[in-house]
Amino acid sequence: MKRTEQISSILNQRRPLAQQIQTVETNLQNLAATIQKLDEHRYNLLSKLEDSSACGALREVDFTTIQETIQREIQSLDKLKGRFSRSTLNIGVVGRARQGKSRLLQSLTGLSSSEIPDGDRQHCTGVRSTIHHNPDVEPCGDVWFYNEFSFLEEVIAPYYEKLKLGAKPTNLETFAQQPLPALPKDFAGRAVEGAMYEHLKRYHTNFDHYSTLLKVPSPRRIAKEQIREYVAQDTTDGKRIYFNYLAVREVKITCNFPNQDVGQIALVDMPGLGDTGIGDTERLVKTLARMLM
Ligand SMILES: Nc1nc2c(ncn2[C@@H]2O[C@H](COP(=O)(O)OP(=O)(O)OP(=O)(O)O)[C@@H](O)[C@H]2O)c(=O)[nH]1
Ligand SMILES: [Mg+2]
Repeated sequence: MKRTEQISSILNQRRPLAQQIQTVETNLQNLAATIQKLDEHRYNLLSKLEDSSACGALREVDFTTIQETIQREIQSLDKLKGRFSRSTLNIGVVGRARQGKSRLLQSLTGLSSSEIPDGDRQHCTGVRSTIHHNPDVEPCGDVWFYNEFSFLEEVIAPYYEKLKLGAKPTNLETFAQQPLPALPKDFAGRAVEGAMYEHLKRYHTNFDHYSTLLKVPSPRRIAKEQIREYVAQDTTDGKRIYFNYLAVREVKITCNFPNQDVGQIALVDMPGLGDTGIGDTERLVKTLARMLM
C-alpha cells in the first residue's frame, strides 16, 4: 500500500470513533438534564414532606458532585472527539536538546531550516510548532501568544511554586519591575532547581524584548521568513538575539511539503526536554497523547 493510502486508512479508521464519542456525549448530556430535574423534584418534595428523617435522607443525596463528574467527563470526551476528527495524522518528536529532532523532521518532509529551525550551537527550538501541508497557500505561520493572565498563571506561577519564591506576581508590572526573589537556601547547590531559576531569570531579564507581544491578538499571521524569530532561540549563525519565543504559546506553520504523499501528516516540533526547566513531564504526556491519537 502506498504511503498516502496508509495514512488515509488510519484517518478513516479513526473518524467513526469521533461519532461514537458524540453518542456517549449526548447520553451524558441527557443524564445531566435528568439529574437536574430530579434535583428540582427533590426541592419540591422537601417543601411538602414533614417526616424529618426522610427530609434528611433527601438532603444528603449529592447531586452536585455527580453533575461535576459528568461535566468533567464531557470535557475529556470533547478533547478526544477533536483529536479523532482531525484531518491530519500528527507526529511529534520528543527528546533532549540538540539530538536532531528538528533536523529529522526536515528530512521527513523535505522542508528547510526556515520552516523548521535547527541549530548546531545551543538549545534551538523555543516553542512547540505544528507543521501542516497546504499546497494552495503561500507558506506562512500563525502565532498564538500568551496573554497577561495565561503568561502569569501558566508560565511564571509554576516557577514561583516549585522554587518556593513566595507570593506570585499578580500583574506584569510587578513581575517586571520588582527584582526576582532570591532562590531559597534549601535549593542552593541543587542542579535542577538552579537550572529552573536560571530559566525564570531569562523571562525576567529579557522582559522588555517580548512583553509587547503579550498584548497582541492571537493568532498573528507571519511570513515564512519571520518564522525563525518566533520559534527559535537563536539565528541561523547562532546569535542569541531572539526573545519572541518567550511570549509564544504555539505556532502553526503551513507550507507545501515537497513529499506530497505525506501531506496528511502534521508534524509537531518541540523544544528539547530539559530546556524550559519546567513542565517537561506534562509536555511529554501531551505530545505522546497527540502522537497516539
Ligand atoms: N551530521 C548530522 N548532523 C545532524 C543530524 N541530525 C541533526 N544534526 C545536526 O545537529 C544539530 C542539532 O540538531 P537540531 O535538529 O537542531 O536538534 P534538536 O533536537 O531539534 O534541538 P533543540 O531544538 O535544541 O531541542 C544541528 O546542527 C543539526 O543540523 C544527523 O543525522 N547528522
Ligand atoms: Mg529543535
